Amino acid sequence: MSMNAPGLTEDQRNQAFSEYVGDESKVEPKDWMPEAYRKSLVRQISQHAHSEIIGMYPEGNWLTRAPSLRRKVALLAKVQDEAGHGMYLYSAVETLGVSRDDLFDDLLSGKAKYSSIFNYPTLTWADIGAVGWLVDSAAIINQVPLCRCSYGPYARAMVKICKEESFHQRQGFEIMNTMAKGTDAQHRMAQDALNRWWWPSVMMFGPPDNESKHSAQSMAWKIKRHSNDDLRQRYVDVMVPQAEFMGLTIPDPDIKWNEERGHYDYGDIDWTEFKQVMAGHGQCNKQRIETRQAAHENGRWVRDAALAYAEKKAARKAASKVAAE
Ligand code: FAQ
Repeated sequence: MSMNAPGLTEDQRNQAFSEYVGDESKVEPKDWMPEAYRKSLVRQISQHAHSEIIGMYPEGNWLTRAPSLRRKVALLAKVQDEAGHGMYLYSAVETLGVSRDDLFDDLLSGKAKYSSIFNYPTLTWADIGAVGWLVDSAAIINQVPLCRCSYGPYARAMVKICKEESFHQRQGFEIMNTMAKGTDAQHRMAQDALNRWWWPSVMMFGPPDNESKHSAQSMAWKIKRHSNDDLRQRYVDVMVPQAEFMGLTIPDPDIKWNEERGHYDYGDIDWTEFKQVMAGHGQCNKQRIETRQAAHENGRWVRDAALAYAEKKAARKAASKVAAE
């Protein structure tokens, strides 16, 4: 029984939908879907899109101050990629019947959420290494499973995004590794950046499982594949040996390999800080939104010019069609 078949009751459609996603089939924009499924996708994908857009600012801060042409070129490419990710993701949300203008309004008014991590400042060049290494690694671990999301347009966007995130992670790792193995001063900068970015990166995976209000339903619908804590543990397990390889110390005295669990144990997370940042009281929340608002305003003439050109072109085409008839 297909959820799209005519004449079904709401319960039958819901049942058919659960079986359909249970079979690993992809839901496409024109398929019937529960309203709560559509809303949850709009919520998650739009927050993800906003994160990619706001995520350009911490790194954009260092574009004019990159220490070499090679570093500048790589960083420019990375920041540009993030803009592209935002665009693919806004397109994916549009397939769920929400307009891009409405999404922009929500971001610009401060109503929409975006990832907590981008409300921290990038104080030194080593922070660019830390963002690429720590934040993109977290993004990859969180997002590779999203390539198997039950909603087709999101899953397909994630395939391309994850490929690009892998390049981002490598450029971050390379900066960190170079600095960690450089002069004493460079090593200290790398360690200081790790000290400041570690805990916010661990928090990126979201609240602990017992406080995650969406996880259970999202996993049942195969939007999410793993819980927040499972992904966080995977992250710690991957990152600790990389830090050791670079000769850096994770700023958590409780990090210890647990033979029985086959995982690293780690210390308590300061969830008060996470809640504060989510509530808009992080170090850069205000600055990020104001920068976005200014960018939107400064780009108004470009949007107006593009629209005027498109309208003129359409009018010319219509006129020549009439003339030909
Ligand atoms: N920050 O019930 P859950 C990147 C919210 S992109 C802010 O556990 P869920 C690329 C959550 O939305 C990084 N808010 O929610 C890049 C919900 O609020 P709501 C973004 C957070 O959806 C790299 C509430 O808390 N990645 O890094 C955060 O099941 C470098 C309850 O939470 C994605 O968006 C947070 N960290 O799980 C760019 C990936 N965590 O909606 C530039 C896709 C939770 O009820 C440079 N998203 N919240 O008002 C996901 O995987 C999920 O949505 C989670 C949250 C895991 C983020």
